[in-house]
Amino acid sequence: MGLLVSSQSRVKHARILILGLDEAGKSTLLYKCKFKEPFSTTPTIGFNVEMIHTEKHLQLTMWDVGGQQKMRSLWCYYFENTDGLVYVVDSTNKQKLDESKKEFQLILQNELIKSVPVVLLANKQDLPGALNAEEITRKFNMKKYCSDRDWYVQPCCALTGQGLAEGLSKVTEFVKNCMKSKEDAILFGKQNVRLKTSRKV
Ligand code: G3D
Ligand code: MG
Repeated sequence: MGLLVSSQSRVKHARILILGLDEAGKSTLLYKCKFKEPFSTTPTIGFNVEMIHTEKHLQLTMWDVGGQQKMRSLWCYYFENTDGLVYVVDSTNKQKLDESKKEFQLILQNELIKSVPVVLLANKQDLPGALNAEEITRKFNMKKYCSDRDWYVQPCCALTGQGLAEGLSKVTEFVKNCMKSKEDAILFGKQNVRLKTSRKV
């Protein structure tokens, strides 16, 4: 479980993974979310990581991992303890959409990502020919492949920041739901242990 609570400040920490093919706009949107300024990016070798507070008591640690083909086999090393997946798509690049969908489905099949909520960001909506959120939802077969988890498709433009606040807000909502379920499960487990112990006495 990746959710940590710092005892002094009561701030909860969640680990968010940002994945998607290279050039989808992952690093641009990470820095736009963090600094609110347009940011000039270079291809990500390895990863970028930034902390973002979406609420006073919630800190998201956002991992933006390089999406070049040779990097994709390493994605799975980042899966453990992930509380939320942000998958970024270049909505204009029709040739690469099939490749992106294939990688997305591979991620969802991984046991470590099981039940992890997904926000799919349909990026580059400022460009002509961009598929809209409904088209991306259909193209990525979201209803079928994400039927076991919370999911949402958010159109956005990482350059202007349009749609990013809504995307982050969805991530926050999903992560909080997960935290609640995990806390409830722990509480339920403890109650069960207490019940079993009291029966033995
Ligand atoms: P990546 O981290 O997913 O590999 P980057 O992608 O963030 O490095 O972005 C790749 C290119 O797409 C960059 O252009 C960046 O400016 C551009 N880009 C990212 N988001 C958007 C968007 O919403 N709209 C438009 N029009 N462009 C976007 P360059 O030219 O620097 O390669
Ligand atoms: Mg990058």
